[in-house]
Amino acid sequence: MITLYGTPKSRALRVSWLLEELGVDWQFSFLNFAKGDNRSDSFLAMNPSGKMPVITDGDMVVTESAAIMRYLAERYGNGAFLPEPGTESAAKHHQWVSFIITELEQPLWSMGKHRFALPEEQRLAEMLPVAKFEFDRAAAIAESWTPESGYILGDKVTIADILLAHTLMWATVFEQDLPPKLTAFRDRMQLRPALGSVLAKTQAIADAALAE
Ligand SMILES: N[C@@H](CCC(=O)N[C@@H](CS)C(=O)NCC(=O)O)C(=O)O
Repeated sequence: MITLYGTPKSRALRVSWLLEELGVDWQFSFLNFAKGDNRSDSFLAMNPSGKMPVITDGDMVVTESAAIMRYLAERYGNGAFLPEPGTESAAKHHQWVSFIITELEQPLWSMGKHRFALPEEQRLAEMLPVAKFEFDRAAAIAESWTPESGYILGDKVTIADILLAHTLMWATVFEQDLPPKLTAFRDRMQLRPALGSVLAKTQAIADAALAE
């Protein structure tokens, strides 16, 4: 059985969304950060940074959202969600994944860190316009690569699509303007039934834990 540790709307959502798309058997272990669940000895033994998402699959522990997604697609996708290795499509796919993680997501994370995640004395208000400048620049590049319809690689949805859609949803929560093709892509991806069902499932588990 696969266990995903995280909170419903964090980077764990990329992973839970994929798990739901894959239709595998999995369970959600909600981390209550306010209670220090991510600093417990057992959680730190899985991920010394105390960060989510983390999955366990049997005895195996995997951290880092993009690596987890790739593992799950390789192990349980039966050929779906990833292009054939060694092809031009695979190169393009991996280019997207790297770009999303290192260029598009990082300015959003800078905003998060300097708004609320870092200890107050480490936050710099001056970082916010810099992060916005960097996000807009990365979003313009992503816009130039994004198709008018369908998915990144054509008609086959991949983990890069889920990663991109999740990152764009995050940008929207942070009130960042998106160019038109990225907006339409985000909206198309948000119609996928797996997203609605996984959000309902994980939020119900989180709500029950918080009500205890
Ligand atoms: N590169 C990691 C980043 C993980 C990460 O920063 N997760 C955030 C939540 S979205 C977290 O756990 N933050 C808690 C902390 O920084 O202590 C990944 O993609 O999994």
